[in-house]
Amino acid sequence: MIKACLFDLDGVIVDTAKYHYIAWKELAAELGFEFTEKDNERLKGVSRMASLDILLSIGGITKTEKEKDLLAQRKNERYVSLISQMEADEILPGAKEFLTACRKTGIATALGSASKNAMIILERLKLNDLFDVIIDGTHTTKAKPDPEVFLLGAAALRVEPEHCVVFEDAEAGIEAALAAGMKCVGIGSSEVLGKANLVIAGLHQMSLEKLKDLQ
Ligand code: B16
Ligand code: MG
Repeated sequence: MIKACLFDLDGVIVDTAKYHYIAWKELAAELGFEFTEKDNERLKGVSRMASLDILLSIGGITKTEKEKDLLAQRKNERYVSLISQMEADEILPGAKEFLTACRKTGIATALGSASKNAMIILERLKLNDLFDVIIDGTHTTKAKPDPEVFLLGAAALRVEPEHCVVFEDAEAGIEAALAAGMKCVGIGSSEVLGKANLVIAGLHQMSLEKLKDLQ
């Protein structure tokens, strides 16, 4: 029996990848190389510092840890200025409706995001109240595909992992959910997310009936 749904943020509830892309692209330009949209795909679900390492490797650039901290800080300041302007119509189709439907039927909800900026986004879009528990990058020590973020969410909800379903758009997130012993719904294409129990294009294609079928 499914008792809880755990949601990734970027790519599931909102599309913030485009803002990460703008900020990373500008940083790469400052460092003297081009960062493409395809490159940005590699950063989805990946933590900030790991993303910077990937970006620097694309540019063939080596930096000290101290320099990397400063670069990540600069990128983040730009990213935060962008997400601070987000509007409610940027909530992905069906997200609010499905979260609301879960809560109406007594299914607990949690956020499980790698982002340290998740609260800024949830507050800006007034989504906080739709989550019983919020676990983000400020609570975790291990990045997806480690299951930590989802196990913390389930523990805070007091629901056993086998009764949880995770909604994820990144392969690392699917692996994290399965490693946690949870069911997983992939948001995106089944070519990339084939390991998930079900793959849909977005939460507008999800329903309580489909949730029951996952048991
Ligand atoms: P921040 P998610 C992830 O969010 C993003 O997909 C990923 O691109 C980003 O690098 C990561 O958060 C860290 O974000 O720099 O804001 O802490 O998909 O786990 O909700
Ligand atoms: Mg994501």
